[in-house]
Amino acid sequence: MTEPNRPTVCVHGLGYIGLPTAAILANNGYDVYGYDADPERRAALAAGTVSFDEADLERFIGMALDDGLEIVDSARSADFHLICVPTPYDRDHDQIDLTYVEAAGETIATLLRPGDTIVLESTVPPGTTARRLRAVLEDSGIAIPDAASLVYSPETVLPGDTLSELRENDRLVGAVDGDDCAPVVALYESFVKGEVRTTDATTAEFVKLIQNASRDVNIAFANEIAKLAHEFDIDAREAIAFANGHPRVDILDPGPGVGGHCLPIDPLFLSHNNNIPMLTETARRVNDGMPEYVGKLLLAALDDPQASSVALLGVAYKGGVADTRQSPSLSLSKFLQERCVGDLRQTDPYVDQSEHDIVSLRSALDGADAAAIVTDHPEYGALSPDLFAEQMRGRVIVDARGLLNCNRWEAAGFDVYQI
Ligand code: SAJ
Repeated sequence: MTEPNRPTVCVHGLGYIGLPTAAILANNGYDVYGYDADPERRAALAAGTVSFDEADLERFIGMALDDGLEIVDSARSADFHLICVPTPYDRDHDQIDLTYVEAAGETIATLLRPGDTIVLESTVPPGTTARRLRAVLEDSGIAIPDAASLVYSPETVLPGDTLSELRENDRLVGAVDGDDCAPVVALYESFVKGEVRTTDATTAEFVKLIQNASRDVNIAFANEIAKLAHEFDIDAREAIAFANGHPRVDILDPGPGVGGHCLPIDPLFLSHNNNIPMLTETARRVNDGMPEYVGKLLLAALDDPQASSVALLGVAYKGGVADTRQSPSLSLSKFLQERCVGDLRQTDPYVDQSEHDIVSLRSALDGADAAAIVTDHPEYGALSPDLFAEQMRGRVIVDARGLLNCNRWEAAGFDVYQI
């Protein structure tokens, strides 16, 4: 339901970022047209149903649908066009697929009125906004920046906490050709409590990538420490805690690898099409190798892997969420299947039971020879050895998240291997 004089926004792509952004804008004085290419998603959203799990999102969408958010069957003219479409990466061919961004640009070119603004939010290789998207618009006769403003602004939200991070985090707005991006700054300032800073579009694209690459590299260092500590037979996490007592050292947590839709992919956007030797590429290899490292630790602890039952605790890529995209747990499961582990069961209190053949914790442990904690779900920190001793046949525990008190579990008769 549009109201006269409220500025309008058309959001292209109603996924993990576009949908909450559309809802926040609708709740902050904008009339928002939400468009997604998937008709099923549009129908579900128009009925208030969200297909992914995100804190408080469904209730918030319901409020937005009552006040300013309209799910539309085709994109509409608006003062602002926000592009929040996927940019998939094909690992096998080292190709970044920008066709969704280009398609959105072509659609927007048919709708633009003088003075409208286009904001790209999707994660892209540096130069995409100023060169590729600009070319799409200019090929359609839209002169940038004279006829329309073109801006890049990355989201930095943590999946699972999207709504609060959209509001609380700082925001970077990058213009093309020194354009005045004041209207876009005002758009974000309508809901962002952090600082909204401005730069050029390519710097903004680069910043998004180096933020995620920085985290990936730092996690890889923690994983390398875990492997080294294992060689020296010392506790990696204790060593890291001592090291972090130094005022300028802040090492992250080792684990079974890095999942999600950002850290495993974004660093590759940096190294794409250049020959600079990249620390980030090494970090990717280290983190991608962790599920296999955990798998080998587990196999070495079993007398006869092919006759063994193994329970994997956690399928989500990180604790407290239902998201299984690029999850290290799925890679570990694939590795163990390839090694013909007799019977593999997966459990996860967050992930839908119909996905990935998930069973209850008790069923997963029933008669198992070994159990591996792969996801740092908060519930797993409170696990007690009693249930495991009661249900399991064997006594092997691999704790890839460092959640268990080893002394307690060893006292209960378990062999604990911790990362
Ligand atoms: N992980 C570790 N050790 C750690 C921290 C994380 O192994 O010390 C693992 C997690 O278990 C998970 C993976 O890394 O498998 C990634 O989790 P995460 O919480 O670090 O990040 P994401 O992918 O959920 O979200 C990241 C965030 N980026 C940064 O923190 C720099 C988020 O702010 C971004 O908005 C998001 O990527 C994105 O959309 O790009």
